[in-house]
Amino acid sequence: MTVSDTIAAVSTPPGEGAIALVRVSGANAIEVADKIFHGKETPSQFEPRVQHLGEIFGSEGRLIDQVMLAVHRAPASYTGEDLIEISCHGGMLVSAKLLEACLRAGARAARPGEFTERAFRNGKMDLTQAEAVIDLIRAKTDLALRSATEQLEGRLGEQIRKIRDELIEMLAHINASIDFPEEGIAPDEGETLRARLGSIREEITALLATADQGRILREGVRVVIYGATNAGKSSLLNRLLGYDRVIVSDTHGTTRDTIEETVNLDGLPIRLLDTAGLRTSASELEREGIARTEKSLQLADLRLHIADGSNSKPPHLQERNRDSNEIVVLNKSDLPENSDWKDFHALRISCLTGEGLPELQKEILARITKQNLKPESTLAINTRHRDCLRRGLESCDRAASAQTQGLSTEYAAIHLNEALRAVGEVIGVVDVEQILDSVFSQFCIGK
Ligand SMILES: Nc1nc2c(ncn2[C@@H]2O[C@H](COP(=O)(O)OP(=O)(O)OP(=O)(O)O)[C@@H](O)[C@H]2O)c(=O)[nH]1
Ligand SMILES: [Mg+2]
Repeated sequence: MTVSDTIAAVSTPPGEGAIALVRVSGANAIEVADKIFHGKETPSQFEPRVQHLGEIFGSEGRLIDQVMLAVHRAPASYTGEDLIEISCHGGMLVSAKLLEACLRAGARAARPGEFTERAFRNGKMDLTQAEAVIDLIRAKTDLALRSATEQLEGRLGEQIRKIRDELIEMLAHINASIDFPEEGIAPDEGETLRARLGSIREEITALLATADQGRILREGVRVVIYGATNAGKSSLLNRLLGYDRVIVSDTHGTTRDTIEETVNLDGLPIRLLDTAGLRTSASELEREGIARTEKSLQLADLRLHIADGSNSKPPHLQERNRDSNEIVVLNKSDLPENSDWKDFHALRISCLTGEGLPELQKEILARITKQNLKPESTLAINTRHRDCLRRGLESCDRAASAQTQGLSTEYAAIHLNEALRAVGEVIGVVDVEQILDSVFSQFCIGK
């Protein structure tokens, strides 16, 4: 494949809607439009970015649809190439036939994310901005959306470029001192070099510290509801969701599988997991469910241990100290409390009446904040960025230790070069081929 071949895709989701959008991008995009569009003027004569009404005809000269077509000329388009946007009526068949017409006229079906990939390759955006497009599409809360739009505006890219520039400057200085020792350029050694490297390491460390928050913004905080059978775990999930998502019954062992739903708590996406109740069970099916409960507990950011306050206290259940990532909750506070729970420190709720639920939500938020999981800033890196920056930091550390060991500046230069590559990968400026696929394959076709 060459970048300039012409691609086409339906950019709107499948299904019925008022309109659907088909995009065509590449060197022959306008030619494709000229072949299929019939209107007062041909698309090659269109003024850019102005929509024109016309008709598209299919293979046997049959009318497919009446459409609006706009031409965007390179480089002033999303992809940086000639780009055609055709809005047709939003039916599955209409858009499919329109796409077919584009393919017959010389375009090729686009891979997922290929339009954005071209935008990146043509310098319309850096890699963090391309990734922000996915984050934007997937954002489930206001905070996540704000984070994505800021990344799309290039805030993260800016910080990365600043770190790169500092590394480049240091390297230039060191290389000059290696190449032209006789010119008398003072090698940037000793204290100055250490100080500059120190500040670069601090900047990378600060960005790395946002990784957890980035995960929370993109994926949500994992909150696992667990406890003995019949305690009211599924009832709690339904309550927090606001609708009856899970089957609730007084049969022990109703929930056999882990069930996940996302709720928005104060702008934070919370991934709530309802789990199979814990008990020694004879049924193999239920044991599998309990194994899943245990697995999800290992991945939890926060655990809600639910017990039935109207029942006797299970012997293993302990009051947890306030710092732990577990909240103990006594459910069924509408019923008389069993004397076992006297003086037991725990939140009391009733899923039946809703009593105590606001307090529980408050406590969940407080624990998340305490664990530093609540995003303070909307600048938050993703796992790919974290991987690159970790490697960058390690290389900086090696450069620093080469310095302290009094090795010649060549050693520091080697490590700084590695750091430069690793940091550059975040925005996609060096050796990016291998990472592009993994980034763009997450996109939908037509984006
Ligand atoms: N009185 C009262 N009953 C409740 C309350 N919460 C749940 N229940 C009842 O307790 C029973 C068990 O509720 P579930 O939500 O299915 O319990 P669970 O913990 O998911 O149970 P398993 O899935 O079997 O592990 C049902 O009959 C609910 O109606 C409550 O706050 N008060
Ligand atoms: Mg249940």
